[in-house]
Amino acid sequence: MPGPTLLISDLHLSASRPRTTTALLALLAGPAREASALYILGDLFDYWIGDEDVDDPAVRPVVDALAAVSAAGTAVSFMHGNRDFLVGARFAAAAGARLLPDPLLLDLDGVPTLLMHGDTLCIEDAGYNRFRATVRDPAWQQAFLDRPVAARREEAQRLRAISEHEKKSKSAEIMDVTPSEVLRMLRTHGYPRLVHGHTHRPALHLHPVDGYACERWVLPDWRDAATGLRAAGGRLQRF
Ligand code: LP5
Ligand code: MN
Repeated sequence: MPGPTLLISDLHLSASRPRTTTALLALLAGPAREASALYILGDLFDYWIGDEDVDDPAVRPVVDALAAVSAAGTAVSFMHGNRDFLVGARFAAAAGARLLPDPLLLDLDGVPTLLMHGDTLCIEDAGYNRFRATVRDPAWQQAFLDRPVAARREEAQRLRAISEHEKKSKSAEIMDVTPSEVLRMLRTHGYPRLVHGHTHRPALHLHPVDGYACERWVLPDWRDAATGLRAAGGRLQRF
């Protein structure tokens, strides 16, 4: 019997919150070993300035533990989030992970399941979408990665502060997914199930689409606990 599939996102690992890293290392040394696959759906890291971050002393144990669980037989996959969109090939090789496109339609025990980080579902957040279009441009990314590590880190911290400031004047609705976009994604990419993170509003939503009762599972962040979804036998459950 193949083991379960685990799905997690929004850990926001950072040297300033070592307990979250400890919780991930426990998951990787324990339950993830019995799993056949582990999907990390973005924002594993609080921010990522380029794959030089693999050598950061706070990051190295995470990369090594991912590599160990991958070598032990759990297929590890990583999707970019809005914080760690610069995770690249060097991280993937060091962690034994496969980099996933967003969205990805996955056959999860026979149930078509669309996996996304979730930021692209927030189409009414105009400020964010302008920012995203810039930083996802390959030419912009290359120019950014050509800058010295210290300058990149400073820029990332500056941007974090701007983002926190901007969010204060945005409504909760604007920062949540746009319902019409959820429906559009389900219609164009996959019934009957969508799993995403990003909003930090864990829930199971039911969306009727063209006569199908589609499920939308929103992953929790790891601020308070190490939580996610466990798929086995065609069913999803929180862990
Ligand atoms: O992250 P979260 O959940 O708190 O908020 C997000 C959106 N914010 C972001 C920005 C990230 O927090 C910071 C980026 C991480 C660093 C990556 C390192 C390398 C890149 C460095 C690039 C210079 O994603 C937030 C959403 C919220 O989710 C809800 O969905 O609202 O979006 C914003 O707040 C963005 C602002 O609206 C617009 C910011 C404009 C910044 C302009 C400065 C110019 C920067 C130059 C590069 C484009
Ligand atoms: Mn996010």
